Amino acid sequence: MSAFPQVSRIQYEGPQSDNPLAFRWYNADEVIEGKTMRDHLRFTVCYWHTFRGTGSDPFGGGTMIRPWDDGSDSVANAQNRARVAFEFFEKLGAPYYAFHDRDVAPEGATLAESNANLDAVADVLAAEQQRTGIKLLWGTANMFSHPRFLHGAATTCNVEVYAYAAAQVKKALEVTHRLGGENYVFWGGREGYQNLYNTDMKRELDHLAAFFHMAVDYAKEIGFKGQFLIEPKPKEPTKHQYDSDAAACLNFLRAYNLLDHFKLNIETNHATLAGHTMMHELEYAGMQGALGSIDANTGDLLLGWDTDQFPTDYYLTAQIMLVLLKYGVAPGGVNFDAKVRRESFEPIDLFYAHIGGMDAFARGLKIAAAMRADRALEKFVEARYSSWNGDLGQRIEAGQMNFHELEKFIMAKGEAGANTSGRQELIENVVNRYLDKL
Ligand code: XLS
Ligand code: NI
Ligand code: NI
Repeated sequence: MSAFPQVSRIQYEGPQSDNPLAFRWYNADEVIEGKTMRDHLRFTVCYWHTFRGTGSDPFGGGTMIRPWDDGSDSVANAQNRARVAFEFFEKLGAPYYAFHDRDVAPEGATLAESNANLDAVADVLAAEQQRTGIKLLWGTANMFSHPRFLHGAATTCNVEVYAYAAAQVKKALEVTHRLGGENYVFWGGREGYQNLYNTDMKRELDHLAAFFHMAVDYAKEIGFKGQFLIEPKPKEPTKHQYDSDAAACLNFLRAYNLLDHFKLNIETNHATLAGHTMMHELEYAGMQGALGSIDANTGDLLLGWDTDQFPTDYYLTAQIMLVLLKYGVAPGGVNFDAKVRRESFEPIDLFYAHIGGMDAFARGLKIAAAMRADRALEKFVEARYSSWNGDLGQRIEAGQMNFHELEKFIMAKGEAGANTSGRQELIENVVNRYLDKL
């Protein structure tokens, strides 16, 4: 029985279409810079918001109407939900999905029971992947919802909770591996602190690093070749998350000798909570070879928390795609870690939300590719740094200069050469021109 009988496979109809159940920009087979849109974007539906989101908030309970879900914690309900999820992925034309262990299968009374539940649902996921060709972008373990993790998981003060977390990740890695997951994500759910008075930060970070090393070792042991990813976020649920932004993550990875094994999964709303633009976080990770994947969503200018809205802003998606085209994103992808609003409680809203997000990214891709074809930004950047191309700049960049020689150089001249304009306003107008063009 179909869960979405009123929806057939979403088709590309082009920018003139006013069919709300069609793509206007996402044309999966269209080739851009030598690759199809499908392969550039690697769209991923997240299981947690889309199939487990209830619409509850701190002020009220769930609002979502999900006729296929009997509301129970049974394995049969979870298996049925998994089949519905694949009907959704298929009709949308999303090539990937992503999950937490506890989104797809219910937690049992013991870890052994939880593991058995997960295996039973993984059987259905494996069969549905086989049937549809839809793949797993990444798996992860939910180590933040259950009360046992109230002090954190890999940074908890309770050593037995740490052991529990290790066993849970071990299992999540096995299941991700079994399902051919291309990545494995660590988002530091409650890995942070509420108060420094009761926190031994050094000890917690040492424990976190040891945990990651054990994960790397276990992946090797079972032959899991997927990319490990850390997902930065500055706060929420804790007041300070250790993985607070790309720079903090990379410093941690470098300090603990983990840089070879991890890249970053950058999320728009987390970037903005950290006081950065998404483009900044992507560029910072990308320039260090650590851009792994993205969680595509957006926050709200007027709300200071992780609202996880669907991205619809072409400026945002064009900026993101400029960086993704520069560094590449595979084996990562564009994962819609986004939820429909509490007021958008009907199943059809899930389609509208994803279609809008996919179209916004497809258009962002086209805008970014057009700018790259003309080297629209590169020309300005090159001109701006051209003073470095002379003998002086080349010798500094080659590490052949010291303070004595630089002092001698500038003393002889008396004053530095004239500056040139940064042309910010002109460049912003140029960017607008590319948004107009398409
Ligand atoms: C929460 C995170 C979470 C991760 C996966 O803010 O975005 O959803 O993506 O654990
Ligand atoms: Ni996320
Ligand atoms: Ni988030």
